[in-house]
Amino acid sequence: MAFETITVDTSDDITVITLNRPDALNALNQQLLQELCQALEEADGSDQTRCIIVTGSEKAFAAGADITEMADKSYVDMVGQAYFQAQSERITAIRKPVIAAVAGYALGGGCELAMMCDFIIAADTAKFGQPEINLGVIPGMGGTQRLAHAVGKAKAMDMNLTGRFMDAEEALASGLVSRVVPAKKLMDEARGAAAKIAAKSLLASMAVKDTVNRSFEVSLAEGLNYERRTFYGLFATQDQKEGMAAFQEKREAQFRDK
Ligand code: CO8
Repeated sequence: MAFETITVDTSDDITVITLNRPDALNALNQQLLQELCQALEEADGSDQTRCIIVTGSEKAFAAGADITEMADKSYVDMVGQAYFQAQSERITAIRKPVIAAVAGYALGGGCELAMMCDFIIAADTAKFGQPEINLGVIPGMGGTQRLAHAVGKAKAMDMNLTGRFMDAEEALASGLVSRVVPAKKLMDEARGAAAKIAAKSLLASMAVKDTVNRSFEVSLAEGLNYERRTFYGLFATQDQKEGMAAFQEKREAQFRDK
């Protein structure tokens, strides 16, 4: 299917999905989220893709859910349509690593989408925020939950209650993003990180994603148990044999996802 609100480019083993509604600062409407889910699932199922990057434009990663689309909805509409629920679940069900490369505004649903990715690389122009309070609502896709996990209660409360934006430097210091780079270098940095990930065993990188995400869902004891069992399980793979043999033989490992 031809996409209208995103572009998708796969080269080497990296798929870059670019949000593309420039007139609305990439506001997330139903169509965009449907297309994004479809593109993510296609990349997840593709033999070629080993890492995915989600990005936006220089001005905006995404300025939030589409307010025009939402404004006239009723409670019954929202509940009845389970607004954005299915799409959020589809995005977080992606098994391959997903990097968010964020320049400009990542607000509301845009910030929440970035936080649904596995980690965020930010341009020095990035601005994160949960300004839903200014609209008389609260976040609905993780802005009170994932943000609190990422930056702690004080900053999550501050951002959600005041609606203020956090710049890239503060986002880095707060643990919301893993790296900040000059805006012109954003995609090089994201592709570099994706290439590093793509060179590993996909079985191991999917296991990392699964187990780190599990840490946000369960107690420490359960998480450690889950991690240990996943670790043991990787000893059933050829990639474990190859990785450890390569270390002993002082050569680069050639992983085959087996
Ligand atoms: N929705 C729809 N259109 C938008 C949005 C948006 N979120 N953001 C910007 N636009 C549009 C503007 O209306 C404008 O369109 P037009 O040119 O036709 O008037 C165009 O994009 C450019 O925007 P501005 O002229 O406002 O650009 P500025 O540079 O002056 O300002 C800002 C940029 C600060 C980003 C400003 O556009 C802004 O404040 N945007 C809204 C940010 C916001 O409130 N985001 C939160 C939205 S609510 C949300 O995300 C809830 C998610 C949870 C859903 C979960 C359901 C379960």
